[in-house]
Amino acid sequence: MKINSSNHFDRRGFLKAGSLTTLTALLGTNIVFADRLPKNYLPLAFDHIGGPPDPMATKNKGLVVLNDKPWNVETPAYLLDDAVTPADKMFIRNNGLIPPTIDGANWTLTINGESVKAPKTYTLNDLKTKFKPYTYQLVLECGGNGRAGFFPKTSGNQWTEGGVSCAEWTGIRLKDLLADVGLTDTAVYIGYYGKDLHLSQDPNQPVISRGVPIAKALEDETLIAWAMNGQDIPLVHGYPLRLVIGGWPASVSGKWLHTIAIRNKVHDGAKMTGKSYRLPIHPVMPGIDPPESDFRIIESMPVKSVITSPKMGLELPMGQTLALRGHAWAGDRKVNAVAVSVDFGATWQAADLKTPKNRLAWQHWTTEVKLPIQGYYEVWARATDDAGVSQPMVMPQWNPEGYCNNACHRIAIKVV
Ligand SMILES: Nc1nc2c(c(=O)[nH]1)N[C@H]1C(S)=C(S)[C@@H](COP(=O)(O)O)O[C@H]1N2
Ligand SMILES: [Mo]
Repeated sequence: MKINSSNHFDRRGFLKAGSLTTLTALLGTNIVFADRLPKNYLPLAFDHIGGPPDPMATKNKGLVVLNDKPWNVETPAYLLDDAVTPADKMFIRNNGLIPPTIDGANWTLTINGESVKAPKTYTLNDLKTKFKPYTYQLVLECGGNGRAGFFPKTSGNQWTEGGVSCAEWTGIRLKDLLADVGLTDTAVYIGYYGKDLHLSQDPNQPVISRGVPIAKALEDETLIAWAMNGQDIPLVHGYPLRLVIGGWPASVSGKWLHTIAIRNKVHDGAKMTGKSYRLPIHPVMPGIDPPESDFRIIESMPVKSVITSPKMGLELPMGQTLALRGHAWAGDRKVNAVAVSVDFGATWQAADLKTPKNRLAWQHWTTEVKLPIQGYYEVWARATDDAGVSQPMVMPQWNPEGYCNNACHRIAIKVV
């Protein structure tokens, strides 16, 4: 039985209206002994409507819940140590509720909008069998990652360093799919639509519907993905189908994807307008919030790095060499260098930096440092991209929504 009736139930699955008529209509038959149903008892047939399973049940216990309605969960830097982020250590950023019911077997993707020759709908099986699959490691970083580092404080989830992942995504190139659909020459932007539910549970209220300019959409690495790290995408990360676009704010990587519109103008879906995922065009004084017309949409994310080992707070025995490692990424660009400092940025030492597995994947770096005497130290890491742009040491340009904080990651170490 397949029921899509979230509007009849609250988050824990209790009937909202409590009406027998509703139950009977949803079941498609009458309930014998309905007059003996205990008050508020929900027949088993509706069990799965109680909502999706707790996404934290399968997550590493070290992840930090910033909010559970909607789920916003971050990964402490030391848990980002894997070369490829495993599912249990992947941050969660939901703007609404995980879709209450998902029918993975009958899932479809529709391509429509002003700039398609004709709308077309594909089954998941069409996508898997009619097009060539590709696998890429792609960095997904929330536009608000690092927000906690801004002063004055800006509103929103207070991400520290952990709103970032680099998993291996498998699917087809959006450009191959769009070639099959056929676009007109008016295409400017794409916009995705997902099946998640607004916090109000009003099915007509969109949660988030963002997109990218057509040129970014047509890059080789822009995927319509059904697998993450070689398995079905976990429910909380977009099962069964997701748009995955590396290097830009991860908000453009639409989860639970069912439709992509090819627009003849900048997409105007939920969280594309106003000040969402936008930065002031000109530098602003901290605390000053300019008018909407002075903002631009965030595109490529800025250069950044993270120290994944050791863990913040390490006590290192005197005389030991300290091995350091982490990752670095730079939106659409490549990282050219990573350097570390143990003297608050006065002097820097170059780290050994690997090339990325593919474009838009993060790059691994390692180095070793000597710490001369006992006491408190900080290790700072700083990446520089292939245009020569480096991370700011402490705080980048303040902005009212608290986006794109790419300040150097710093960890404290004690030599004992
Ligand atoms: N349908 C849908 N897609 C979405 C979101 C969402 O709330 N709904 N959140 C976006 C944002 S803001 C981010 S940062 C990433 C988070 O991806 P993750 O939870 O898989 O790590 O998903 C993006 N895609
Ligand atoms: Mo995000």
